[in-house]
Amino acid sequence: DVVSNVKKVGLEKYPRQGPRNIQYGTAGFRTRWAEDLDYVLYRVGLLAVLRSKSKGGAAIGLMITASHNPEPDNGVKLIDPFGEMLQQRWEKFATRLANASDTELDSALLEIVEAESISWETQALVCVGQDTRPSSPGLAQAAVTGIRTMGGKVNDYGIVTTPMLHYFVACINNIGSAYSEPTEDGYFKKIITAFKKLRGDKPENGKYVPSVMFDGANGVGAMKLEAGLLHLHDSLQVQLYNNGTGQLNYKCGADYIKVQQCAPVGVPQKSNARCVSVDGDADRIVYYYIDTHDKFHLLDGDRIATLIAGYLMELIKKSDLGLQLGLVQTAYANGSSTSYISKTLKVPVACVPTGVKHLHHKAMEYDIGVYFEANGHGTVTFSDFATRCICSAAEDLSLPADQLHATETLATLMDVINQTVGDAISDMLIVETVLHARGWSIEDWEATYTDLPNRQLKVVVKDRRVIETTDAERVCVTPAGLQDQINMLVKNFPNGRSFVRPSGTEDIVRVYAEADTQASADRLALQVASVVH
Ligand code: NG1
Ligand code: ZN
Repeated sequence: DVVSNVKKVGLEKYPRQGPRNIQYGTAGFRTRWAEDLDYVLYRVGLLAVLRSKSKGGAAIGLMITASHNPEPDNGVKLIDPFGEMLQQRWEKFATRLANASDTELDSALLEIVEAESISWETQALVCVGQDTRPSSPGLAQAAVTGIRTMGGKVNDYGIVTTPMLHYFVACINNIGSAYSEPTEDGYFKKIITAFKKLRGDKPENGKYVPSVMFDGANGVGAMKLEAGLLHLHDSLQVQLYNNGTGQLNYKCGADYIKVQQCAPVGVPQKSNARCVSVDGDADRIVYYYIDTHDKFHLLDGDRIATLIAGYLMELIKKSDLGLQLGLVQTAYANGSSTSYISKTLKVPVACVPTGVKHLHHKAMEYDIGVYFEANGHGTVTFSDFATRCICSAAEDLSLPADQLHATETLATLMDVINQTVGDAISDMLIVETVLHARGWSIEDWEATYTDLPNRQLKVVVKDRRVIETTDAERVCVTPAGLQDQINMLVKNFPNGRSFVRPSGTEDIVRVYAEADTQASADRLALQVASVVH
């Protein structure tokens, strides 16, 4: 039967390696040097089949990537039927299955089948995607073997961006906002047709210039965007750099720029030119420019969120549909962005723990939710209610012209957005749309508020799990006394704020600090790091 076959193939082809314990975390399973991941992928393939069966045969996604991490690393995560992250209860199953010994494999599977009352007869479909890492094809093979051994059907998409795979899964499952063909061409046609409609036949406007320089992190982003450019024509000129010839994420890409606060290598320096940088699997995006004095300026996820939220707020008011807008951030959001959102934009803002699933979940509580991590991962969600309101009002020709125009703009904007997850390509088109509508240069956008200088550090500790936090990770509860020490240090710095938390993706503790000057932020970060040891 299926279960003993699973065990036989597993033992022969993908035996469990070593005694290591691996954890399904915020980024799924992820390891340095893609070490011994084959058996994990085989088992994730098995689990994906069970997940699909438990959802009545709905398509499930399986994405092989280590995102912004170095090229030799790799990982995998599962995508649920609506195109969202795997449900939390199943993260535990994933961890249990990955760590079962070879002899326990069949009983671990049966435990899940029983716990979730899964029927074996249900068909299963798993959509597999991979990033551009050298280790990805072998890992995909292991996953596919797992899926097929369990009798599941495979849709192999080969190399895709992470958000494209999320979108395809939602398309196959007929989720409202994802209605095109579940193909790359379908995806580009949908978002770019809407983008061009918003722009009309006038790509220039005021100080807005329809041209960007694009740092692809030598990953999948630039490679895919190349196909998208065929649809963009003259509506937006995109010059591609770091498009795959160099090393993935090495001194380039959104994470490098955000953390190092400097420009990437491989992109020519052009004063005040609007530059975009995405990460290795193209689900994160940040903007930057270098001014005429060679100074680097970063416009991160907080900036993107405030830009989009400000514009949406205006459209919502003009459309007069009474929809409620909310913005979701994490503790890493710059303090200035938070005050700008609540005091100037007057948009309600919520703070949740790190990890897209938390942000996404919270955003869905609003009619329209904007969420972004400071590192550039985010999107906009529309509730079913908001979608219905907007779509029916957009066809109501009896509305006053202004109101109708705002409503139509909202409806078209929804088509540019990949609502399933943060998507660098879609996010870029949204930012470009807002800048175009406002007639803004990148400096105009930056002038909306001034970031507080900040610093992020990594601290290596024996066991990072001794640090436990509360209040959306802004306060440490253990080890006892640590929070008091942090409070004492913060008190000495004007506009000081600092917090520490164990990383969910690396074996380190992260320290964040902000203060009135860069020197103070750096000093505060170092002092807090020293009490974490
Ligand atoms: P960890 O390693 O838990 O801090 C990092 C990012 C998250 C998220 C995940 C998944 C920071 C500070 N943390 O998580 O925002 O993107 O990776 O990729 O940027
Ligand atoms: Zn990523």
